[in-house]
Amino acid sequence: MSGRTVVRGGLVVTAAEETHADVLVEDGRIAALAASGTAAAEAFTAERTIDATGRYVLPGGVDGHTHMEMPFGGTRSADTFETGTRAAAWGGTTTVVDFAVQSVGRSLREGLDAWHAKAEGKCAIDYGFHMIVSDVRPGTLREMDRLVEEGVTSFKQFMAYPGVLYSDDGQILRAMQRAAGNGGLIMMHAENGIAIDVLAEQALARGETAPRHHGEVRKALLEAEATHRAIQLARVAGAPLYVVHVSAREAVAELVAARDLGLPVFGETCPQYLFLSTDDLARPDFEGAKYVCSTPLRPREHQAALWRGLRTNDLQVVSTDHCPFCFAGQKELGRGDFTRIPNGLPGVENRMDLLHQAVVEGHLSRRRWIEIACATPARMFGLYPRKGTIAPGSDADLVVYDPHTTQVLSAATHHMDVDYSAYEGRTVTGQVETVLSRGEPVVERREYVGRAGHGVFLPRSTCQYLN
Ligand code: DUC
Ligand code: ZN
Ligand code: ZN
Repeated sequence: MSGRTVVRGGLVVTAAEETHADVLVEDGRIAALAASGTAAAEAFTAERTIDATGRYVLPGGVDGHTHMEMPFGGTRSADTFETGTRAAAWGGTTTVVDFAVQSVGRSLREGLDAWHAKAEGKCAIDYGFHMIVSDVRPGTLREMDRLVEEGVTSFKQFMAYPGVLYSDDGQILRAMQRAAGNGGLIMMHAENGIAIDVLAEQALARGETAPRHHGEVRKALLEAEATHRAIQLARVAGAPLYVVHVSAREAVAELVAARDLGLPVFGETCPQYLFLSTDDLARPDFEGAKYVCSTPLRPREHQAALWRGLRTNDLQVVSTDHCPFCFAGQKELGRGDFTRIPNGLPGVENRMDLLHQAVVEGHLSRRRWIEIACATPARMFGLYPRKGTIAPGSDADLVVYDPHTTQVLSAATHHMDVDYSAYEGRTVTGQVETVLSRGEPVVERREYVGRAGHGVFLPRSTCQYLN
């Protein structure tokens, strides 16, 4: 496990700076950096040398929003922790934070234990857990304190999915008050699910059953309304708030207004909202089902507000909401009734590449790419500076990235355990070449050399973004 590796000659890109530097790795951590070609760099000695000339050397990606083996709509997401974390590594992500689920009537502990059992010994890369709180009772609130102490420091609540994962405003307020006291971060799925269910029932009664109607009933205004309400509840509770998978420009406007007031309100978006649209949801022959997720894809015009929010720091993080369901046998459950299509898209393998493509196309700077994909999610979820940067003492989670190679995204070549790619046929510039997790090679010159069980559970500290 020990041993030294030196990564020579690459452009080291962090959220803070870009420097041509050699990186010395020892015992799984970054031991030192020195400008390439200097005597200090030449003095680095190691058993293994990785030549990164002409490449970027990046901190491993931190994907703060995945759903491996998640039960949903009578089925479960297709990637296991083994296949999903392997695919993440192929795509340059070395940490995932997945969502453990509290079932209604059960304790948080039971949900968390179940997720530990799914992940332990299976992961190729390190992982943490958020806790989905779907049944707020007095005992639940006390359990939140204990989870924070154990390093599960963030809690997702749903204003959508009545009868399943939904919390009402009183339950949300109570959980927020608790989080304000114990340092936890409330992550909100902000859509008015009560109103959406009325519109869905009315659509089905009119015979509107196709996948595109999923997007039409989950209106942008109902995302914005819930975002506004969540912000006001967090304000009343005196708690910070992190809004997940923001897709509507009207919701971005609510975040901008809150942040202009100086409130500790943060927003995440996902590649699917930046690169895909209702045009995909409207694909014929039920193919639109591949693009059913919640919040839904929006008309293309919304994308400009998301890119702008990422540039102005009104949105801080890009995660994937990776929640893959195969088209055959899973998405097909909703033929003839869009409400039965399992919600979710695959993407854990594609995030770093798609965001690099955004750099190529001029939407983001290189450093901002690393900030929104590595450093800020690590800070937001209490993992920094162990994860998310390249600095002495940090875990040696490193990606050697070739910024010039082009690749075509496809289900034929991806490693996610799902039978389609949401980005089938799309050409992007840039590709992961080599990945280290705590100094151990996981991908080496585009060959998988990792192993299930290398990845360990990461107890996290509380949100560091305000520090
Ligand atoms: N949205 C999805 O698309 N899938 C899983 C859960 C969620 O909120
Ligand atoms: Zn959600
Ligand atoms: Zn999600």
